[in-house]
Amino acid sequence: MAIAILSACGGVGTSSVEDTLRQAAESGTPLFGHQDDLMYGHTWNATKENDTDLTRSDVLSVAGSYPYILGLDLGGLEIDSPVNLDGNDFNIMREAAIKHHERGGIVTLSWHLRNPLTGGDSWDVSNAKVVESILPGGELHEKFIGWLDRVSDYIASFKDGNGSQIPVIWRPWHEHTGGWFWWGAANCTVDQYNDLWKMTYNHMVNEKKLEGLLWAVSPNSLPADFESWESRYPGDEYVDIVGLDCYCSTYVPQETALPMFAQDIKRCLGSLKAFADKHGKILALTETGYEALTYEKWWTEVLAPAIEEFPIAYLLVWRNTDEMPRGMTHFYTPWPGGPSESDFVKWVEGGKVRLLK
Ligand code: BMA
Repeated sequence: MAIAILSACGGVGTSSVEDTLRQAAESGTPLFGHQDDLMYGHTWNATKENDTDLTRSDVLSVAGSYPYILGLDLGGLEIDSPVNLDGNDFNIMREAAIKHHERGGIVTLSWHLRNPLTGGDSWDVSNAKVVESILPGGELHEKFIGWLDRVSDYIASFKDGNGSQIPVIWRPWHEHTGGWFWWGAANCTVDQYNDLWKMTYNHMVNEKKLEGLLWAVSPNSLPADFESWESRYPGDEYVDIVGLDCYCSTYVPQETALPMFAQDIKRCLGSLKAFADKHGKILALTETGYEALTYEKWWTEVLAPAIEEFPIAYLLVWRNTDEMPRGMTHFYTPWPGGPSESDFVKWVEGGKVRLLK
């Protein structure tokens, strides 16, 4: 049966990125991604050192190549902050995006933006009227359109050496099936969420004429009835990639966490695969990882078998920071001498995942 494949993307360079993603999915070799990979890692930080060479990467140091996918986050841009919510200088981030693209990689952007109603952060769910207030007719609509303008202008400034727009995977309003973000399922209605997405799309694409975006929607895994996420989907014409955000828990004992992760992936990614097939979309594991990597063989014994049956185009593990209140525990890839280093190298050398070279 022929299916009509509706694509949301447009313009410069997105078709070659889309081809790369589809080929990676079809060949069973997902592209490996790491959040903030060029921005900081174990004992180094590009912003603090004003380093615009951006040659360092914990993944490179361990496995000999950069990740294929570089994740960056725009949180803070909306309030004109010079640095994002994790301390990355926005000018250096732009450099990182351009350098990564010129090295042949793909950039993906998320947005942990402030709460426009309360002035709090993305996790401020103290008021369930935030989404309503920024939709057309809401008291903060104009203010929020200003935020979208800033984000659009920033992304539009990602230009290669020929002045062409760099394509990016744009993943706004993520983990919207959870209750922890103000745009999450607990804090807005189905219609409000879908209208929020459409408003974002229409403003960035139709008003700002921003080209080169591949739009990624990414529900988080749910303990039951994962399929319920499908009501919070704006429609095929607004989305290119459907991805899952699913982590290996650090809140339960390890002997429970590891099998639970495998089950969550199987259940949620299985369901998302069926959805992606039906809608002609690219499947991805848009966020994953095991914080602090306390299981030495997490890569080959837990992650690799969990994902092997799914045609995901890429997977992205979260950031390596040493600046968390709990100390050096918020990291998701090894560094030379760090936890799970040899297993990570073994996984990469096994050829079932692809770094940049
Ligand atoms: C979260 C944590 C936070 C961070 C946010 C945005 O999951 O890593 O510390 O501020 O992502 O990168």
